[in-house]
This record gives sequence, C-alpha cells and structure tokens, in this order.
Amino acid sequence: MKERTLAILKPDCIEAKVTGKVIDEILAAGFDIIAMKMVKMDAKTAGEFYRVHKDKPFYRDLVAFMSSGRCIPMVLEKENAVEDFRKLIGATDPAEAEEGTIRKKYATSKQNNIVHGSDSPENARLEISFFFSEAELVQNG
Ligand code: IDP
Ligand code: MG
Repeated sequence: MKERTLAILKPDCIEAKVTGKVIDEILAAGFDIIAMKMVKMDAKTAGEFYRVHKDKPFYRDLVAFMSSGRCIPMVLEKENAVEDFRKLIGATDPAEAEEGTIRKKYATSKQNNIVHGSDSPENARLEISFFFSEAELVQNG
C-alpha cells in the first residue's frame, strides 16, 4: 500500500542552494512528489508546527531557525514512505547520520539539518494537513 509522508526542505537547504540536489535524491530513491509549495513561516507558525518540542531546550532556536527563511514543504508518496524517508535523511544530528544519507551529505549541525521527515503515519497525516488543504491533495492525487 502506498503511503504519504511530509518532507520540508528547511531554510538552510534553500540558503545553501542545494534544493535541486536534495530533490534529485528524493526522486532517485523512488518517492513521487504529490504536492509542493514554498512558504515563509512566521515564528508563530513554526512554533505551532514544532509544538511537540515546546518544552525542549532547543525549541526557541529551532523556531527562530525555521522562521528565518523560506521552506519547501512537500508531500511524498511511496510504499512505506514514512520509514523509508527517515532512512534516506538519516539521524537528526549529521555527526551521527549514516554515510550516504541526505543529512550526512548536506547538514551542518543538529539544528541546521536540511530536511524534516514525519516520524509516524499518524504524524504524517497531521503534518500534511498543516501545510496542504484537502483540495490541493485531491487535485494532485
Ligand atoms: P527529527 O527532525 O530527526 O525528527 P526531532 O527530535 O523531531 O528530530 O527534532 C526536530 C528538529 O529540532 C530537528 O530536526 C532539529 O532541527 C532540531 N533539534 C533536535 N534536537 C536538537 C538539539 O539537540 N539541538 C539543536 N536542535 C535540535
Ligand atoms: Mg521529529
């Protein structure tokens, strides 16, 4: 069964001008891009997206980072998309990410780690609906 996940190319990805390279890797790994947009989140929106981390010591900086520039959220589809995308991007901290993963190749720090990927099918559904309306998904389905 095909599954969907939410990816976000973070502001550091756009700043470093590696969006094309990262998208190529995503496509080469077998994901279809179902929907994609460019957004500049304000702090309130970024804070809301990452609200599960609101009590973490890194939350304030994370919100500042995610609202510091444009992001590219996208809906990806593939068999086992959630788990496979997490494997493709690698560990949160690039220092701990496996060789060949997107974060290992492009990330510069644990915070500035190029890309977001949903961590469960339930969160994927919630995160997709955070950025995309039902109409945008249906029309691209
Ligand atoms: P994930 O993106 O690999 O799922 P999470 O633990 O959900 O990692 O954290 C969300 C984001 O918060 C990370 O992608 C990263 O940008 C940032 N982050 C997580 N842990 C730290 C930390 O210890 N220091 C700085 N930033 C962090
Ligand atoms: Mg996470």
